[in-house]
Amino acid sequence: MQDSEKLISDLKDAFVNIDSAQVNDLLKQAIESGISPKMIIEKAIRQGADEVGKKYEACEYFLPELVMSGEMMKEAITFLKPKMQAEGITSSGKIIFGTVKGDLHDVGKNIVISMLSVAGFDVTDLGVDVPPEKFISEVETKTPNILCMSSLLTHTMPELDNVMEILKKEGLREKVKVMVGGRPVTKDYADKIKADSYGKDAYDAVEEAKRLMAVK
Ligand code: B12
Repeated sequence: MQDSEKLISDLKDAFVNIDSAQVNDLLKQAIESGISPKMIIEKAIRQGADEVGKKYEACEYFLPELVMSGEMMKEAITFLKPKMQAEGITSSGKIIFGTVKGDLHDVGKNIVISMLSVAGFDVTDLGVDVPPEKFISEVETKTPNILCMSSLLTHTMPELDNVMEILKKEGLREKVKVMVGGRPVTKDYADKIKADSYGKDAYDAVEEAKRLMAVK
């Protein structure tokens, strides 16, 4: 196995084993050896989170492990954030971003926000458990170009649709582009609720946001 592949694989295992000292050590080594934050996020953090999720489903891990893995991922993102290179900034726009009502997951949202920010977007983070009325009032008063919503739970996904319906009812739907994402969210679901865009990860989100800004 190549050195960098081994480092990434060890880092993923350290996440899965909830070994935060090992995670910190390997994160530093990975950056020093030139592995990109993108690779670290997708191959170690996201895949590590998937394995933690599987262990939780299999009752090998319980809520404390989920909480600890969430905290470790947040710390890793804080460390990686300044290392994400600003891309050639050609597009910018105003974005309002939040995790939908009933949902407390924010690691993925925070990664997407970091990437959008380094790509030149002006992002307002509404946090987690955001009630639909809050999304609506922010669209009304801040007039963002794009509204981004995240959902990590199957049972909070209908909140995405709920916000779309209220936007329509309030006559705001034509005034803002809507992008949705999160682990259970699919392109099919985004199409079904008539969102303008879906992103599977942070890099997709940046590409999609640029595309939406180009659409009149
Ligand atoms: C850490 C974690 C937690 C932590 C969250 C901490 C935090 N601050 O976020 C805590 C402990 C709070 C938690 C709680 C719960 N969790 Co949880 N959790 C996870 C876990 C292990 C990791 C999530 C994560 O951070 N992933 C890493 C990030 C990088 O990935 P991501 O979130 O998918 O984000 C990426 C993309 O989806 C995308 N993206 C995300 N949002 C958006 C938005 C837009 C607009 C775009 C374009 C893209 C995009 O880009 C991101 C970056 O690449 C997942 C398992 C998993 N594989 O996801 C379970 C999981 C999501 N949780 C689950 C469950 C069941 C729960 C609880 C109900 C458990 C309980 N019994 O209480 C509670 C619910 C609490 C609530 N009301 O929200 C289930 C959900 C099952 C389902 N389909 O509904 C999962 C899948 C675990 C499992 N396999 O069972 N959890």
